[in-house]
Amino acid sequence: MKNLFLIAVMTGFVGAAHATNVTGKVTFKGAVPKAAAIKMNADPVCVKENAGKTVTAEDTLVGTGGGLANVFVYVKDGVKGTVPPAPTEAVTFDQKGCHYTPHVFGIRVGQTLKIVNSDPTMHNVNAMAKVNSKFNQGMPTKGQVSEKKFTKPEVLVKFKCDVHGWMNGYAGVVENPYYGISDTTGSFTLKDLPPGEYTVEAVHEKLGTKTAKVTVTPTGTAAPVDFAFGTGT
Ligand SMILES: [Cu+2]
Repeated sequence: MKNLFLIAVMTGFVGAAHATNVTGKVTFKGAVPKAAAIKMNADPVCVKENAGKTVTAEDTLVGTGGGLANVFVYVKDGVKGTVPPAPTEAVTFDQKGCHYTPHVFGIRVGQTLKIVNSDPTMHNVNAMAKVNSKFNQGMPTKGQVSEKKFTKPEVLVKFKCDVHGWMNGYAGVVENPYYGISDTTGSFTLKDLPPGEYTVEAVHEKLGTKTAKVTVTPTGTAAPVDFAFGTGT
């Protein structure tokens, strides 16, 4: 048994064990734009849901230390062989407090998108896809659920609510599981990336796209990958 194990190691049969989490940070350089205030007066339900809160636009969310949130980071090129299948679990996209949540998310081609309305008011999800089929799903009642799927990769698909002009969200539809979304510290993780050379793309809804090269060595090491957006880059 011991010899078999050694042969496996030497010939790379345990290669999957050398996959690694690639981490990185997205920062915003330059003067941070002031987030626009959102007035929800048009819908008393939205006003009530957000009572006592200052509601601001989510399009450029910069945390302390300059971390830029809501950047969709994914392996655009370099994936070889078969990848793990799309999860059978759905990705939930909720309409809550008159916001889409999460604001930015990733989903695999063929994975179920579970659209939920948690608000006692009418919303709709207008998916302005360019590669996939567009859809516009009315969600008039609280507790309503609708399921959709995307058939092709597309980064990013924009969603908007035609009732509430401030409501928008974005999906990165991808063919592999190697993606992540930056948090308010700007940090993201691409989990279990196998050895190889890759092009990684970081996409922000407003600030555009940046790319970087990432190498995962055969022993499963990779340097952190960082991206910078903003006027100071
Ligand atoms: Cu709405």
